[in-house]
Amino acid sequence: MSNFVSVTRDGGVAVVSIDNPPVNALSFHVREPLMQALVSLRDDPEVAAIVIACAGRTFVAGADITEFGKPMQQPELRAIIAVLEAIAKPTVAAIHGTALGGGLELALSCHVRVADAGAKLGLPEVKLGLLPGGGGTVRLPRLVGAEKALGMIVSGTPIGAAEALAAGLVDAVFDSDLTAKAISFARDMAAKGGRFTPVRDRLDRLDPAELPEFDKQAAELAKKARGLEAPIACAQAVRNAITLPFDEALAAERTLFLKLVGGDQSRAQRHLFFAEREAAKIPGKDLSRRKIARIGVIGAGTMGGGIAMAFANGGYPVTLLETSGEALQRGLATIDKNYAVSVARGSLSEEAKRQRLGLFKGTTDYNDLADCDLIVEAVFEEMAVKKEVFGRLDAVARPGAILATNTSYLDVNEIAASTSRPQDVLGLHFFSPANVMKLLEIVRAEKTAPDALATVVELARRIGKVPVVVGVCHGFVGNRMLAARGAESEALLLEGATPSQIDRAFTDFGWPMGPFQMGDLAGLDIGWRNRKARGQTAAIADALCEQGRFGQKTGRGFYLYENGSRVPAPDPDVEALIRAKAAEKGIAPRTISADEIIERTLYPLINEGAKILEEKISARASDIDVVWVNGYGFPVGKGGPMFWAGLEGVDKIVARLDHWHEQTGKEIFRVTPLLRQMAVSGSWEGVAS
Ligand code: T1G
Repeated sequence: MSNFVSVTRDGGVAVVSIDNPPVNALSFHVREPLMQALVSLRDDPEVAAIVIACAGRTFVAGADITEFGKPMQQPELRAIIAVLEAIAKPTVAAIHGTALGGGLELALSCHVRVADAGAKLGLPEVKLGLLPGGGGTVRLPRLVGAEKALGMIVSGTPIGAAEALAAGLVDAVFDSDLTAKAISFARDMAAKGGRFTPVRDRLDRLDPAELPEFDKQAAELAKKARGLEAPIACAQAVRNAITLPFDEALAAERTLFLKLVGGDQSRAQRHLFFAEREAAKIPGKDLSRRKIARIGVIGAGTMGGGIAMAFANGGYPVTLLETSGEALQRGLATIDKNYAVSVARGSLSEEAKRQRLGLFKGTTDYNDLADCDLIVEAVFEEMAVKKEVFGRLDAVARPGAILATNTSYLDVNEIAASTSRPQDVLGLHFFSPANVMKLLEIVRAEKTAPDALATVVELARRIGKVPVVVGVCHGFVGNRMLAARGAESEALLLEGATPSQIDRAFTDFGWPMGPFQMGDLAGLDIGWRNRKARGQTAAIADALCEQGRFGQKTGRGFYLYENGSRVPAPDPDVEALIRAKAAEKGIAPRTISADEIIERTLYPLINEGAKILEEKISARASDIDVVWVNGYGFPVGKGGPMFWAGLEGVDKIVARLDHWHEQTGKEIFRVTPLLRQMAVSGSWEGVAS
C-alpha cells in the first residue's frame, strides 16, 4: 500500500482508509493506490465486504482542485467510481467531517453510506464554476429525488447528517465509533447476502411526472445565475437524470463538465477559491496567536451593532458599550429585532436567538472592557473622536488586548500613535451590514505586531468572514478603488449617458447593480456629507441632495421610487437637470457606448489596483480580487478586477487608458508603471513582494 491509502481487515470486512491531509482530496497520489486497493479487494475471495473510510478531520472533501486545467493523470476519479460501483460485495462509505464534491461522489458509488452525526454532505462544484463531474448529477437524484438534488447541486450548499438521513442520502447516522459501526453494518449486509443494488440502478426516487415542477424550480434558479454558466449546466445535468438512461446521462454530464472546466468562468472561480485562502496567510514563521475569549465593541449604532452580532454569531461573548443608557438600550433593541427577523424568516431558531442574545453584556462604563481580549470601536468617523476613545481604551484595556478601529478611511497609524501600545492597534474595516457582509479588511499599521495581525485573521475566518490584510492609505483597498471607479460617473452623465444606461452597462457586466442605483440604495446624502467635509463637489449629485433627493429613503434620488417601491424608475426631471448642468458647462450631449462606460470606470479601477500593489498596500493582486468579490459584488465569474484584467487584456486596458488620458488629461487615466509593465509580462504573478 501507500502512505495515502491503507487497507486493514476486520474478519471478512476490509477497511480502505484514505489519509491525504488536510482534506483527503482525491489527488493522483491517492487515486492510484485507491484503484489498486479496490481491484485487489474486489477479487479477493477472503473479503466479504468493503468499508471506505478516511483518516484525519474529514472524509474526502473533493477532487484535487489544483489538478484542474492540467492533463488529468490516470486513473481518473470516474474510473475508480465505475470499479467501486461494479463490486458485487457490500460496499459502505463511512462519512465524517465534510464529504464534498468528488468525495460524496465516491460515497455515492457505494451501496450504502453511514455518517457521523456531525458530518456534512454536499456537491459544491458550482462554486468553482463546475458541476459534479463524477456522476453526482445522475446518482444523487436516484437517492434523494430530482428536486432535492437540483437544490443541493445548484446552490452547492452542504446538508447535515440528519437531513441526509431523512432525504435518503445516508442509510444510518452514528453518534460515535463511526468506523466500527460501519464495519458491523457491512458485516451484517454480507451475512444477509442477496444482491445489493448499486445507486445507478435505483429508480424509485426518479419520477418523470416531476418534470413540470422540476422545470419550474430550474427556471427560478436560472434567474439568479446572473450570467454564470455552471448553475444552468447543473440543472440540465440533473434533468438528464430523469429523462435519459443512466449511461447517456453520465456521458452528458461529462460533456457539460469538460465545457465548464475549460472555460474562463471556472478558471476565475477556482482562482478565487485559492485567493481567499492565500489572503489569510500572514508572512512569518509559526506566529503565535493571542487568546481571544471576550470581545468589546464600542458604539451600538448600525456598524457597532452589526459588528457585535458578527462576533456573537461566531459564539463570542460581547461587551457592548455606549455613551448613554438610552443609546445602549436602543442598540440592544435593534440587535434583538434583527435576530427576530431571522427567526421569522426561518434562518435562525428561537433557541439560537436566545443563546446569541445571552452572549451580550451592555455597559456605559469603560472599566467593564478591562476583561476584553479584542476591543473594536465603531464610533463617529472623526479623528478627534477616535483618538479620545483610544486614549480611554489605553487606560482600561488589559495588557495584550488588541485594540481595533472600524474606520473606513482614517489613518490607523495616527490612531495607533495616540496610544502607549501601537503594537496592539490595527484596523478591522467591516462592511455594512457587518453581521452579513463577508469581507473584512484588516488594516496593518506600521507598528502592528505580527501576532496581533495573525490573531485577528484567524478570528475573522472563525466568525465566517473573508479577511484581507491591507496597508494604511485613504480608503485602504476597496473604497480607494471605488473612488477611482466612480470618478468619471458625473462626466459620463454630463456628456450624454443617462443613469439607467450607465447602470445597465454595469449589470450587463455582471455587477448586482450600477453606481446610481447603489447610490440611491445607500443614500446620496452620505457621499454629499463626505464631499462637503473634503471641500469637493459633484454638480449633479449635489444638486439632487440640495433638492432633498437622497435616494430610496426619500422616494427620489437619481431615480424615482413610487409608493415606496424599491424598483428604480427613470425620472425625466433628473435627465433635465443633467442636461441643464451640461449646458451650463457648454457640454453638448453625445451618444456614449457601453464599452466607453466600462473603459472609463473599470479601467481606472484596475489602474488604481496596480498603484495599490506598487505602494504595497496589498501584498498580492489576488488579495484585491478577494476584496472586490466579497465586498463590492464584482462578478465571481470574472474572478475580481485584477484577474479580469488578464481576461480583458492588460495591453488593451493600457492602450485605452492612454487614449482617455490624451483626450481628457485626467490623472485617473495616467497609466501607472506597474500596469504598463504588466501589459508586457502578461501576468500579475510575482510582481508584488
Ligand atoms: N483541492 C485541493 N486543495 C484543497 C481542496 C481541494 N478540493 N479543499 C481544500 N483544499 C486546501 C485549501 O486550499 C487549503 O490549503 C487547505 O486545503 C485547507 O482548506 C469531480 C470536480 C473542505 C470545507 O469544492 O470547501 O470534487 O491554504 O482552508 O476552512 O465532481 O477546504 O492550507 O495551502 O478551506 O477547514 C469539490 C473545497 C472539488 C471543497 C475545509 N470540493 N474545500 O475548510 O480549510 S471539485 C470542494 C472546502 C470536485 C468532482 C469535482 C474547504 C473545506 P492551504 P481550508 P477549512
